[in-house]
Amino acid sequence: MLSDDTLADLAELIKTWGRELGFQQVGITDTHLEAHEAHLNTWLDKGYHGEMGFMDKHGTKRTRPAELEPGTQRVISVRMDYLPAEVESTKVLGQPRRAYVSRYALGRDYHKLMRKRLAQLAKQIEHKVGAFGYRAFVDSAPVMERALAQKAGLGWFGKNAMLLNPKAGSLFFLGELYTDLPLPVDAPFEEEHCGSCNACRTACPTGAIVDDKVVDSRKCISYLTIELHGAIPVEYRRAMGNRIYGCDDCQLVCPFTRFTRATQEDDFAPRHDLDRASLVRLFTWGEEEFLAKTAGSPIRRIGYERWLRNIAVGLGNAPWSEAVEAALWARRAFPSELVREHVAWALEEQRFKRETRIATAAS
Ligand code: B12
Ligand code: SF4
Ligand code: SF4
Repeated sequence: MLSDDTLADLAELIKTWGRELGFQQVGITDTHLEAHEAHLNTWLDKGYHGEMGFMDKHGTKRTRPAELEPGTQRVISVRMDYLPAEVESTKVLGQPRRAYVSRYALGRDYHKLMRKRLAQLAKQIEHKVGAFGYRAFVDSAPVMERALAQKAGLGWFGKNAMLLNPKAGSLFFLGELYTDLPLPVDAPFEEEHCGSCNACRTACPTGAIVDDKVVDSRKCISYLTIELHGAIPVEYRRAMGNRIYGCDDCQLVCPFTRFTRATQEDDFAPRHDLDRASLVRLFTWGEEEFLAKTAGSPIRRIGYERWLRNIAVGLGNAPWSEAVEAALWARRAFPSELVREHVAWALEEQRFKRETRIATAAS
C-alpha cells in the first residue's frame, strides 16, 4: 500500500515524465462517467454512430473503465499536438484541383507512436513503485476519451464536440493509461469558453453538428470519407469539395485554433506531398503505389477502393479541365462497382461544367 504522500508525489512525477515523453498535458481522473453514459446512449439511440458498429457493441465497458480493465481506479489522460510546422497552408481547401487531407493524417499513424510513449510512462512508474496494473489506449478501444480528458482537466467540449484547450485549440490527439493506483485526481475543466460563438456550426459543410456538442456521424465528412464502407450518399458529395480524407473545417474556423502549437514529433511531418498534391496525381496512384506510400499512415486503413471513391468525388467537384476528365475516364471501367459508380457521378458533374462553359462562351 502506498501512502497518500507517496501517491501525491507520484502524481507530480507522472506529469513531469509525461511532458518529457512528448505529451503537452497530463491529467488524472477517476472512473465515474455516469452522465456521459446517459449522453452516449442517447447518441446511439438516435443512430448518430451510423455504420460504426464498434461504438455500441461493448455494452457498458466504454463508460465503466473497470469493466474494460478490471481493477482500474484512475485514468491518466494525455494529449499530443499534431499539426506539423512545415505544412502547406490549409488554403488548399480553397484550391479545388488539389486534395485536402485532414491535418492529423499527413504523416505517420499516431496510434502506435502514442501507445509506445504511454508504455514508456508505465515503465517509469513501475521503476518507481514496483509492479502495478495498467493498460494504454489511443483511440482503439471502447474508451470515452474526450469525457475522461475533460474530467482530468485538459479542456472543455466545444460546440463542435472537440475537446478544446484555451491555450492550445483542439488539433491534438488524446490517449490514456488506465491504472489500479489510487492517485489523487485533478479538477475537471468546468469553464466553457465558446460563449455566443457559433462559427463551427455555421461552417460545417454538411450540417453534421446537429446540436451544440453533438455530431451526427452519418453527415460528417470525416465519417463519410473514413468510416463509411459503401457509397457516399449523393446529397453530401458536392459539399465534400476536395476533402478526400477527414475534415477539419469545424476546427479551422474556431477562434481557439490560432493558439495551436506545432507538433514536436517529426513523425507527423507530411509524407509524399500529401499536404499539397493534386487530385489528379493521387488518382493515378496504382494499388501497389497506394500501399507503399501509405505504409505506416492512418490513411492505409481505408484501403485502395475507398481511396479512389473519395478522390473521384473530389474530381467531380473540381473545375472542369481536360486532365480531370481524362483521369476519370481512365478509371471508368475499374473492377470495383463502388469506384465505377463514383467515377460515373464525377464524369457527369464534369460534363455538366464543360457544357455550361461552352454555352457561356457561345452566348
Ligand atoms: C466515433 C469517433 C468519431 C466519429 C463521431 C464523432 C463524434 N463527435 O462523436 C467521427 C467519424 C464522425 C469522428 C470524426 C472526427 N474525429 Co473522432 N473519434 C471517435 C471516437 C472513436 C469515439 C467518440 C465518441 O465516443 N463519440 C460519442 C459522443 C457521444 O461522445 P464524444 O464525441 O466524446 O462527445 C462528448 C461531448 O459530446 C460531451 N457532451 C456533449 N453534450 C453533452 C451532454 C451531456 C449531458 C453530457 C454528460 C456530455 C455531453 O460529452 C461527450 C462524451 O460524453 C474517439 C476516440 C474515443 N475512443 O473516444 C475519436 C476522437 C473523438 N476523434 C478525434 C478526431 C481528431 C476526429 C476528427 C477531428 C478527425 C478528422 N479531422 O476528420 C473528426 C472531428 C469531428 C467532430 N467534430 O467530432 C479525436 C478528438 C481529439 C479532440 N481534441 O477532441 C479523438 C478523441 C481520437 C483521439 N484519440 O485523439 N470521430
Ligand atoms: S469534421 Fe467537417 S463535416 Fe464533420 S462536423 Fe466538423 S466540419 Fe462538419
Ligand atoms: S468555433 Fe466557436 S462555438 Fe465552435 S468550438 Fe470554437 S469557440 Fe466554440
